[in-house]
Amino acid sequence: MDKKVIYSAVQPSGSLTIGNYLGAIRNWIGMQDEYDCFYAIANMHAITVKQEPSELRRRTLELAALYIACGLDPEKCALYVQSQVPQHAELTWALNSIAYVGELSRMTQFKDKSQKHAENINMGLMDYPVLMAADILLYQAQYVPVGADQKQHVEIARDLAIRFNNRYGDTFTVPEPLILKGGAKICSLQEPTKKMSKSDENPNASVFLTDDRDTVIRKFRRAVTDSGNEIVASDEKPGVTNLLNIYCAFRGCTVGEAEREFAGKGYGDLKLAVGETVADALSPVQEAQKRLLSDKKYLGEVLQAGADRAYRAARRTLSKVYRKIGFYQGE
Ligand code: ATP
Ligand code: LTN
Repeated sequence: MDKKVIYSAVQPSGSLTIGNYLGAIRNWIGMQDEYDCFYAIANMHAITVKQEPSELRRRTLELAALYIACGLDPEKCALYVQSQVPQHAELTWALNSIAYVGELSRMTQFKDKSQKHAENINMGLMDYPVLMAADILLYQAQYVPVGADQKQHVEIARDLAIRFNNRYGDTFTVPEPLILKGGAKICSLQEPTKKMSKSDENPNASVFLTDDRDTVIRKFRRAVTDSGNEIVASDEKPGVTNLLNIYCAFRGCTVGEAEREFAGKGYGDLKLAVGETVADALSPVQEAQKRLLSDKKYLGEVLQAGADRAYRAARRTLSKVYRKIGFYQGE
């Protein structure tokens, strides 16, 4: 029997944070053997907010190197750049005609980003979830491993799949979000009730995968904590809870175990331990990424092979979609 399909992507819109790593990429690694995996670099999503072209190009390659450095194996999964597979744009157009303006304008991310980029509320920003649905549905993906903030978008993809199937007959697999506990919502070190984001203006709010050891330790030392001095996870202590979550996600322990480890210790001890744990975990990834970036030819080959594989799968679905819609495809 064919393996089930996994699809996910990250935008090359900035340096990746430990939130992107724990909420998304890290969870992709364990799925490579059991599933047919497609992992994209979502550069078409990235341009919905302003990007400097030369930086976008550079970050695209950096992200490809990072995928491999984190443990994704290009022999096992298709690693590719979204804009190199034209069917993403084509399916988006077809899905646009069954997507309602009302449902898209209610998306949390659209509202947040419209507020943040009030001078640039473009159609792409609103259409973002339809492009994301096209990504997922093109490959007939069953599961979509993402952080908690993307759940709403995967739900739109489900709704569009069901709507299309009802209108035109069975065409798409209806996907499900896969949100693993632990790293699903890593919060800002400066405002621990907000999610850590790669585009936060405050550089101390996010820990980037490219931060060196001293920077990582310094950012955790400056992390906002809560009143009191007990190290326990609770709603009243979002700062401490976030630090414990990060510690556990990297250590592979439970929050209870970490609370016992830090019983009787102070916030300073916790911050130093988290900082050292994260720095230790990042250093081999950084070295591997640097090595990969020094061989652009290899990266280019990996991305071309990934795009070829994605293209073949995407073409199959798109041709079926065009047939169902009634688009002329020649005699
Ligand atoms: P931006 O700030 O540019 O909108 P982002 O940091 O939210 O970007 P994305 O490219 O939108 O990053 O997300 C990539 C993946 O990382 C998604 O699966 C998303 O759910 C996950 N992710 C992003 N931020 C976090 C976080 N703080 N905690 C856990 N997962 C996260
Ligand atoms: N919008 C996603 C990135 C993304 C994605 C996808 C995730 C683009 N296409 C398809 C899962 C499936 C984000 O994380 N911001």
